[in-house]
Parts: sequence; C-alpha cells; structure tokens
Amino acid sequence: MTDALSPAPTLAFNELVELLQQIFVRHGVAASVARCLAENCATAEQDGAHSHGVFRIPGYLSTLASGWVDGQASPRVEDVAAGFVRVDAAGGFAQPALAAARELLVAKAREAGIAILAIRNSHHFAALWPDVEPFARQGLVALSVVNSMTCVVPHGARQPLFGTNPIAFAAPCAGGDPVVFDMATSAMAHGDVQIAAREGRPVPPGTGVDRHGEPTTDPKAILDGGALLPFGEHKGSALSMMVELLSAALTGGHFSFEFDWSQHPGARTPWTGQLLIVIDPDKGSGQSFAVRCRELVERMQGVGLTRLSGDRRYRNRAHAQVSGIAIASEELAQLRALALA
Ligand code: NDP
Ligand code: PYC
Repeated sequence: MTDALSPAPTLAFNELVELLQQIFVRHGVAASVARCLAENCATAEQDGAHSHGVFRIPGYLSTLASGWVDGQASPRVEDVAAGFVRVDAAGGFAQPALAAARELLVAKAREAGIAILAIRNSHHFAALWPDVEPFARQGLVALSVVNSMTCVVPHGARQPLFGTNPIAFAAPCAGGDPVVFDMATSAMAHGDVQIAAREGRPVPPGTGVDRHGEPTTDPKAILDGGALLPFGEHKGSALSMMVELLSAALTGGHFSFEFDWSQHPGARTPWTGQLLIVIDPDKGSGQSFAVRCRELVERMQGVGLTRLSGDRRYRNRAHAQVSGIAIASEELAQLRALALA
C-alpha cells in the first residue's frame, strides 16, 4: 500500500518508456510500434494526463489479445496532392501511422503553407495533444480530430451515436511552451468516467444519462448501459458531428457507430480515423505568429487569467523531469509483471 510514509515509487521517463515497450512487445506488438505506443503512454503519464497514461495498458492488452487490432501492422503512406497525405494504418494504431507520414506532412506544410494528413483504418486509444504539440515546437500550427466509439447522445436525440471525439490544437508561442488545448467534445472523456467509477466518485450533473435516458451523476450508471452527453449542449454536439465528418467521412475511416467489436470480447480501441491539419504560419500575415500568440496570452493574463490550457500538463512535466514519474506501488508491480507475463 502506498501511503504518506511510503511515497509512490518514481521512474525516469526513459525507464517508463522501456518498461511499457517491453509490455507491448511481450503482448505481440512489433518493436517499432511498441516504442511509439510506449512513448505516447509515458508522455501522458508524465504530464499527469492519467486517463490516457498507464491506466490504458490493460485496455491495450485486452484489445491485442482479442485480435481486434493488429500490433504488427505497417502503415501505408500515400502522397496524394500538394497539401494532402493519406495513410492506411492497416488496422493498426494511429500513432505509428502519424509517425510514418510525419516527415512528408511537414515538408508539404512548409512548401504549400498547409497540409492535411488523413489517417484511416486506425485505432486511437490515447490523448490527442501528443499528436499536435511537437508540430508547434517546430514553429507550425496543428489541429487534430479523432472519433472514437458510440457513447455520446447528440444534443436533442434519445440514443447515443457519437464518440467522445476530441479536438486538439497547438500553436507556437514566443518565449515559452506552445499554446495547446485538447478536449473531448463529450462533457467528460470516457476514461475519466471510468476513473470516477473506480474511485467511487460522482461525476458533475450534465455529464451523462443512465440506461433509461435519465440524467445521472453515477459514473457506473453511465458506463452500464447509459451514455455521455456532449459538452455545451448543441454547441459541443455540432463540434462532435464535425469530428465524425473530418475523422471518418474525409479520411475513409469508420464513424464511431460503424464498427462492430462484439465478436472481440476485450476490445477497447475504437477502429476509426484521424485528421491532422498542419499550417506554416510564416505564410500568414508577415508578422511573427509566435510573437502575436505571446501578445494574446499576455493580454489574457492581463485581464486576470491565471491558468492557460496546457499549463497543468507543463507544470506536471517539469516536476516529473526533476523528481521522476510517480506510479503507485501496486500499479508498478502489475506493470512489471505484465512485462514478464
Ligand atoms: P479536460 O476537460 O481535462 O481538459 C480540456 C482542455 O482544457 C485541456 O487542454 C486542459 O488543459 C484545459 N483546461 C482544463 N481545465 C482548465 C481551466 N480551468 N482553465 C483553462 N484550461 C483548462 O480534458 P477532456 O476530459 O476533455 O479530455 C481528456 C483527454 O481525453 C484528452 O487528452 C483527449 O484527447 C482524450 N480523449 C481521447 C479520445 C480518443 O478517442 N483518443 C476520446 C476522448 C478524449 P490541461 O491539459 O493543462 O489540463
Ligand atoms: O477517454 O473517451 C475517451 C477515449 C476514447 C478512446 C480513447 N479515449
């Protein structure tokens, strides 16, 4: 048991990556894919994005065991137009598909001013900000959307149809970290509902409904036949619809309601699509975009803003880089066992 007298053990970022990579390889994932997933998962854990850190490992592994996702898939990159790259993830994970297309995407964005990456036939089970933040560190503006699995009732409807469908945005900001936001278009991410259920905490009113369509603050009732609601009523619902269209209709991926994983007990990773739009801001107004971004941030702070989106993660990251990534003893023991299982 971890308590005040025995603080949680800590791992350096690279130690956690190595451990997670071993787990993925041990469960049938190709070494390069395992590295990609391990870095993604450790990055989330380091930043305190707990709903998409090591919490996700059992879901990844049950999905792999079910045969629903191909951990050995090789993404196929197609150069389709001056500003358009397509990738068929071949039933594998979205992150290696992005990695395979990244260099071409950046080259096109710098040449044409804007480039789109359409990933299809892919599984995305992670936070979205790790997909966009690195572009902003290269001076580019990036936007990404990904759809997930039916669990959100469109505003005004009676049954779930949409996924939790996040939108992530990253922009360079002079003299500091990129400005990043990453938000589900549901009132709460499905992962956070699972964590609330595990910890026996209610969720805020307006998060979801039970199996009878009645509002509830019980996360178990949402997960057990109930559903989530979009954030901001019709506004979040419209954004969620947009995410379905851009992630699935535009890429050739599945809508959140289109895949059937019922024959794969244990499957958890949505089989959908993902879109990235990358812009070279140097092709814009002629003024430095990053400097203008800093001006905006300072004006926001000037009117009283004390917490920008991304700040919490950057603070956690800075702390973890000095003190290590804390993982509860029992969880760490389970991870170590999985690396040997
Ligand atoms: P949150 O509601 O926790 O946060 C959304 C954004 O708002 C973040 O950028 C966050 O910054 C920022 N923020 C939070 N609180 C404040 C505040 N008080 N003031 C200013 N900014 C604030 O995230 P969600 O629950 O919507 O999503 C959680 C994760 O789930 C995301 O990473 C998302 O990508 C992932 N997800 C993945 C899906 C998939 O299919 N792969 C599906 C759905 C969700 P900060 O990061 O600094 O806290
Ligand atoms: O937290 O909603 C979520 C989610 C869905 C797929 C991956 N994460």
